[in-house]
Amino acid sequence: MAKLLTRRSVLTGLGYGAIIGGTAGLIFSPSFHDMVLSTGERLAYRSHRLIGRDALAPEFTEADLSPDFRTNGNTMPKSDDYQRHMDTGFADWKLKIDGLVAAPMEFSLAALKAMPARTQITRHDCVEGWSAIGKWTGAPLAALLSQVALLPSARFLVLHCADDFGGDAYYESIDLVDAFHPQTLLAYTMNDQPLSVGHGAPLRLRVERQLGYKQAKYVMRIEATATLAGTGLGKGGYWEDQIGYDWYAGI
Ligand SMILES: Nc1nc2c(c(=O)[nH]1)N[C@H]1C(S)=C(S)[C@@H](COP(=O)(O)O)O[C@H]1N2
Ligand SMILES: [Mo]
Repeated sequence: MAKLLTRRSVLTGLGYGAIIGGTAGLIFSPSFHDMVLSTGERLAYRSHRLIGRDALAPEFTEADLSPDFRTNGNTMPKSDDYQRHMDTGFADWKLKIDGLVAAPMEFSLAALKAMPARTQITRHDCVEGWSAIGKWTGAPLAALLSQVALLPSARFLVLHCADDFGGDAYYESIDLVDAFHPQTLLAYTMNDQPLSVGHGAPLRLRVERQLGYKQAKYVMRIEATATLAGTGLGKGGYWEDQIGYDWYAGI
């Protein structure tokens, strides 16, 4: 955590310089990000965006893979619907993409696996203070978005998950810069094995420039929205709403 904060303050420093350079206003519309992000979070967000919309998170080699990549948060969704999918090997499971799209679609696991895939070895950093390096293969989210055709009013993607902590189902959200980032995947394998239930079967998000809680597991539905106000308590994610974690969890 201390390390992350230090890194973040370095980035924040960079952000200041670059903002004075004057490009920030072109990249961000003031409304959402100024209203909802805290000052430090906003600067981290801007720094990342200024470093490059497509700047890549570090990638590692097979030799770097963590021998033990622990699970965290929910490790087994309790709903009857999920249990049934688990029992049938997710054979008739489908990912739904809807909301502000021209062509709402459903994707079976087979359809996702038939799309061009990307594999990456990256480090997962949990805000609780542990990290692990894992290998992920999945469909780049950008490819799915080009099929459903986002409407011009779409600005966020909300990921709705199958699990809950006794209340609302887990949810997370990202903006369109992260949605179209080349390392943003809907992953169905981890370390060359089908994604386990503990790690989010059948499909989880990898959004590699952000912390662990953004890496939504058990993704069932992706909803394109114009705002985050209508989701949960309005902060864009389960932990953001419950305990005030930053919506933009840049690392
Ligand atoms: N649906 C869902 N996604 C989730 C969580 C969760 O509880 N439910 N926990 C988050 C947190 S805090 C972390 S660190 C990672 C853990 O992923 P892992 O279990 O594969 O290690 O998933 C994230 N995504
Ligand atoms: Mo986490």
